[in-house]
Amino acid sequence: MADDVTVGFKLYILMVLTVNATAYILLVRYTRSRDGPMYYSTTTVMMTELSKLCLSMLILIKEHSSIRGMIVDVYRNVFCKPSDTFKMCIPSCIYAIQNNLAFFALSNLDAATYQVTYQLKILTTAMFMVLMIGKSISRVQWGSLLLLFFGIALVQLDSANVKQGSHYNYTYGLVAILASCLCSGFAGVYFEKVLKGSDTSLWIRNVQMYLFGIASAFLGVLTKDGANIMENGFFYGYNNYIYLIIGIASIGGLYTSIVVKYTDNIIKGFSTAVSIVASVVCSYFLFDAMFGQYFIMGSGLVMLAIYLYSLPKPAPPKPASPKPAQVQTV
Ligand code: NCC
Repeated sequence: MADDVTVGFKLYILMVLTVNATAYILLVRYTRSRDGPMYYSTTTVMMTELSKLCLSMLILIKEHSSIRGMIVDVYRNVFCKPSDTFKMCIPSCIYAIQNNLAFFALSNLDAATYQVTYQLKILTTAMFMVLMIGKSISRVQWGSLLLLFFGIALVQLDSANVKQGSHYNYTYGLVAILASCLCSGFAGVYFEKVLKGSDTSLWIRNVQMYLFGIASAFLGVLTKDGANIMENGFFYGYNNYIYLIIGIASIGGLYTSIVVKYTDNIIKGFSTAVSIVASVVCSYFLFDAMFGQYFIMGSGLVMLAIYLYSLPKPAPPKPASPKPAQVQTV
């Protein structure tokens, strides 16, 4: 894939990301609140890592036009460069924790509350961009990120039915979301830093990441559900919805990596916000949905945030010029 891509392509991947994430959250919430045998979420996280590894290898086969080409590339850049490969251990472990936390939070909260509070990751991501990449964010831009958070939270509050679903444990759910936001911000920025700091291709980076991802997810399977799995089997409680969750999570993960490659983690936050607003506007025209007052206020805030964030930054203060010599008057 060429490094220069059109604006249309960027919009397309951001749109897919948003639609995909919404479908994912709704499906996880639905399957976690249903009666009947409950699948082990740790196995779903592990199956997703496995599926992303297979998909990345398929993409490498397509890029090299041969299986042999893919094997040589993976051998040279993954197995022959252990220290470089090891860099991906950290984000993959953090993502494994985050992906498990998502199931936990969605078992304790309704989808709308989850989506609204999860927007906090806009702020945690910006914080890690400053701390880890040294990105400079002006006061106005920080203000705009805060507005973006409140704006998109209002939009989602309006477009989702908050009354649906029962709350199992609000406090646990919210603590899990807070931890998720920190994990998402840290791992996203770490991945971006490593990806953009070398010439190693995106798909090799992904293969490195998913190899560790499988290992850390397996650790999660053993520690949390090991005993039950020995009794009931790895795929206990699986049905077509669970396979769909694995498929959607895999596509979401691969698209996330493409978005980070062609834009950055802060733009990802802004763009998902815009496509959420756009999807509500589309549903207004397509399905005769109504715009509530929160939606109107929220999308106004999102637009204002974008405008403020894109304003040119104030020039840094000039170094103080030497004082003119004092004229002695006699
Ligand atoms: O939270 P978020 O993303 O930042 O999580 C990133 C997800 O992408 C996977 N990933 C990341 C980098 C990479 N090279 N490969 C990957 O597979 C990570 O494993 C992690 O799952 C978002 O910005 O809102 C987004 O949210 C997730 C998901 O909705 C939440 O994490 C749920 O808690 C979306 N994932 C899905 O829709 C499946 C993601 O697309 C966008």
